Amino acid sequence: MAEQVRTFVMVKPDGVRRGLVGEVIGRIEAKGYSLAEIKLFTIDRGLAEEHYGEHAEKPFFGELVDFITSGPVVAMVVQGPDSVVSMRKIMGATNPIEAEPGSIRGDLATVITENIVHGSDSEESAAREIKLFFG
Ligand code: 3AN
Repeated sequence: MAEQVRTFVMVKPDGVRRGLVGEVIGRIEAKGYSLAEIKLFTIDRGLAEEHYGEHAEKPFFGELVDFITSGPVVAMVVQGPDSVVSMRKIMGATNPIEAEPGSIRGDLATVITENIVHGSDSEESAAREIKLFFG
């Protein structure tokens, strides 16, 4: 069996508000990945600041933290072969205008500040984020 790689995926508050949780999970499962963990909860500011630590100096950091704490998210651990790289493709480019049609952001989002999903960008980030969200 191919190596089972774990990645961290989150439906952000805009995706939950718009009722897209099922749509996002459906695409992940249709691809052939499985969910190892899942929970719906509202992120507090401390966790948000730690999760987005790499963006602390960016001008949009305050807005990013306000947004990600603005309502419940669905946090998940997704597992399967090459799931880190593959989930980035399923999500599409960070800016929905550049995201290919067929991807989650390409099909369902219009602006970078509300791009529906987050997915780890490397296996190192995945390990860090899984620990942060699931201990
Ligand atoms: P990704 O979520 O694709 O890994 P990151 O980690 O570069 O993208 O950015 C984290 C989040 O920060 C993005 N999902 C987006 O919501 C927000 N973001 C990134 N760049 C900008 C920007 N130039 N202006 C506003 N928000 C941004």
